Amino acid sequence: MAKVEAQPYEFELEPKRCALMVIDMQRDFVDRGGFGEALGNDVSLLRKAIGPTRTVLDAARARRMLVIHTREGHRPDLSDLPQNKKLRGRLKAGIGDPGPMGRILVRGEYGHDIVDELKPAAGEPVVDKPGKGAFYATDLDSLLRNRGIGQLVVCGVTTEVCVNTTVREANDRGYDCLVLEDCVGSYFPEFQKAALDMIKAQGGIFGWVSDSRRFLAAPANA
Ligand code: C5J
Repeated sequence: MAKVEAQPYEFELEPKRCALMVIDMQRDFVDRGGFGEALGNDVSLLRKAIGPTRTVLDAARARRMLVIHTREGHRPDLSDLPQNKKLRGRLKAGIGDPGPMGRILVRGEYGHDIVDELKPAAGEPVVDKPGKGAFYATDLDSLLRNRGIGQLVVCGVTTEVCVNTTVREANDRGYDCLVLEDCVGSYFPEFQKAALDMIKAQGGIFGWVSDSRRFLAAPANA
């Protein structure tokens, strides 16, 4: 067991029971010229997470930790897209419509895929999820349980939406989550702070918060 300095208190990392989750680092959210930027968001706030996440990803691979990637998106026929999600925002170009990088949040489209810097390696599961939470309508829970995973180190975007929803879902299913604050990003600095505060409040009501430096400082072979 390796102790990672974290808030509200140290996280007792068990490398063999721990997986790295990289949530929705997709071009449409993160890259310049994608859907997120077309909506008027400053993607540089999300892009800051790419470098530290890459470092953590490399370390996790070197430590032979399970790495799981997720992507938010829908079937090309949109049969898994609830009407409320389709209509929300009253967007001129929303999910399923032509966007700057192909059909917006549709599986198989260029913008739906993971940014080049964090490309999944051969054999790393990629979980396609129709919702914000990575457990909803996916086989993620089976992928983790069948490998004896009980802890998740979490990176990705956006902190207050898909990261937060996934951490809450994971917590309810009995997983301990360690969120690395420099490896998650929000278009809204105030949401970034609040979303991290919510996770670690009340003795770590949903999990722990640390950063890449502290995670990397923990002994690799504990
Ligand atoms: C994610 C979103 N991935 N903000 N999606 O957080 O809609």
